[in-house]
Amino acid sequence: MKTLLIPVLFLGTTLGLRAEDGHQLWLRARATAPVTVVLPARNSALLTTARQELQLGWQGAAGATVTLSLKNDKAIRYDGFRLSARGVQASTERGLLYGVFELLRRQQTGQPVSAEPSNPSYELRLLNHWDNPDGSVERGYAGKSIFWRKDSALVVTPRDKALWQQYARANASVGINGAVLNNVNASPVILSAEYLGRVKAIADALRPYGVKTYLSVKFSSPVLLGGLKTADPLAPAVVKWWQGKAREIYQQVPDFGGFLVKASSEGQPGPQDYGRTHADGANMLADAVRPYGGLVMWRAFVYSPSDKDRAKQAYNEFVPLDGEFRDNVIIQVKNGPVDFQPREPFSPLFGALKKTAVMPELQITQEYLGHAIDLAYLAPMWEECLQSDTYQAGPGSTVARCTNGSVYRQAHSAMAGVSNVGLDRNWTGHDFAQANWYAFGRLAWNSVAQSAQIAEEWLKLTFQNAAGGAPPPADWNTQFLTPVAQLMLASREAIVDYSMPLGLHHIMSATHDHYGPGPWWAPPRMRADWTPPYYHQAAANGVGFDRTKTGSDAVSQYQEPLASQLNDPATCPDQYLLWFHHLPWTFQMKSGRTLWDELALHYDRGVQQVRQFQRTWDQAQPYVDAERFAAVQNKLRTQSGNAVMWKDACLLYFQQFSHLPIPAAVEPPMHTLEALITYDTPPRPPRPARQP
Ligand code: BDP
Repeated sequence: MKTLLIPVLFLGTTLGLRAEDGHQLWLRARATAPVTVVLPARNSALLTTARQELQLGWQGAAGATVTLSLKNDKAIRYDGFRLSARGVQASTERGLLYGVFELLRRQQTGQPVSAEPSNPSYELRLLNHWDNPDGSVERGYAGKSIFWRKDSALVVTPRDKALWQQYARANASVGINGAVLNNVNASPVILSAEYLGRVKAIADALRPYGVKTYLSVKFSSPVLLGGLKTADPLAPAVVKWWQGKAREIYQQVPDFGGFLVKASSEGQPGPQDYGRTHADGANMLADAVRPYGGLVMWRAFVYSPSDKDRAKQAYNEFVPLDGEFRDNVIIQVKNGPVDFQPREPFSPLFGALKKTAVMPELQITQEYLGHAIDLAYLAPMWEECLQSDTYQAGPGSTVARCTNGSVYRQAHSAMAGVSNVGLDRNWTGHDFAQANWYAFGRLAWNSVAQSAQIAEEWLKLTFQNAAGGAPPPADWNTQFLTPVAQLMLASREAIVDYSMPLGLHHIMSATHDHYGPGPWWAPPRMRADWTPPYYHQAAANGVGFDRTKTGSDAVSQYQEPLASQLNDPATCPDQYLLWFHHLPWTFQMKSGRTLWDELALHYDRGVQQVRQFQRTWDQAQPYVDAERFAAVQNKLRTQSGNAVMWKDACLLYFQQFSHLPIPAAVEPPMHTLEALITYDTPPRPPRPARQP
């Protein structure tokens, strides 16, 4: 690789910005100054990468010398590093690479270099790809898989390799050090010899950037792939099969990271099919990879058809097993107790498992937050979860501190994000969805990083016109950076407002793949816990799911004083009110308004916010290249329509129960309920085998 200088194309925008298709993410080619790099004396692909990156991005003094030195230092842990005027110091090669990226980021965003050590909050910072061997991506909105392809799945082309390298580079630039290459709803073929050949090719492309490879495995693989009669984790033949498979994998990929497992959930097979526990299943796999230093990430996303409370199930199944897992098992827990909704309280499993490593799983892909259409900057949502106080080891036991080794001494700490990456030219479908990939890495590195700071950094790297080294226009900060950062920071709350405010959840459309409203959706014989009415419980007497001590008692899974605070509608924060309470439509809110009026005002506020986002973006036009400007503008238009549909659908649907007028301050509906329901009703209702 050599320094890239992209020709400047003038597109007629006022500032003459070059065309950009977003493919370069936050790592856009820049005019660079020459730099001399002094490396530790050893041959290594990672060190070569670090040198190349310095040469590709150096913005410091021309002819400077940068020294990368490997040294043990008590203040540096995992892949941390220390920057200095001379260069970067770390105790691992990865640490040097991360230090290089940090140094360049500081140069490119105009921040001073600080000598404070920078240590990652989590040892492992992983993307989970829900990619299938046929190239489709479950809940993917950015095109097909970058890893797998139908038919020619096993032919590795130079283009594949180049793309995997670019992907790995982007990850390394934000400290992501692992990738699970396939869907948690795993196909057994992933463990076949042919597919392992491709896994090796991918691992070889990711390794020079410090990204380790992991696989999702199907628990019944010994039966489906190995021809055994059982997948019982205690059966000696099964144990042997997995040991053999582990050996085979490590022969191909010596630094293979381990397995991710979705078991006994949503129809996936698991140890419970054989009367065994999650611990029996996880430990058997953990023993198979232990000789090679491998890990097992065992998901706690478990629930079975039930008319009780789905939100309680994971806690009930896992807390009794605390202490029974091997130390190379990590329990992977979604941020909320149900399923990646626009807002959920944190999962009560955080902090409650005290003798078991627990890792948060966040969803970067916007399954419930507008796909790649609506603009949602998710860092505030993740920050909210990570900074929630569980009280499990006294005040200050935040979700982050309970999972990153600060409160409990687990052998490993990790955080996972379900990736939003696909073959689309700009990787993530929406140009602003790149910010979520970026922010995930930054938060996994520093769990107390601030969303606002991350947004500014990302905007500067992604939009500041650095072509030819030209400085940004003098008013760039006030006219672009500040308003667009504000837009980003408000975007997730706007979605909560126009879709599921005040603790409402899971009321989205099933027929449009979770995009848009569907509070009415409940086909006959459908599992109750897959239908919105199960979650909103709207009736003449009110709305909301009663999870209080006299209801499902989910509140008791939280530690005091939180449990009591959530249990009382007077002290339960408004944002979780209908998550924990079923309340009359005329219930008096803290604002003094009725619940109905408050709900209506939230829906309307969400719609008005999106209109404001449109205005902000329109005003940003002079500062953005034409291609990305138009793409985002178009998406905001669609989002605006979606927001109105959500508001109209929910208010008109709930009004059937409340019989109250829509407040005058709220924009009157422009749809009828019948039209919205017809739009959401396909000719034949689907009968999905999994969650619709
Ligand atoms: C739900 C998704 C489904 C996933 C499942 C999971 O709708 O596609 O398979 O989560 O996380 O959010 O396993």
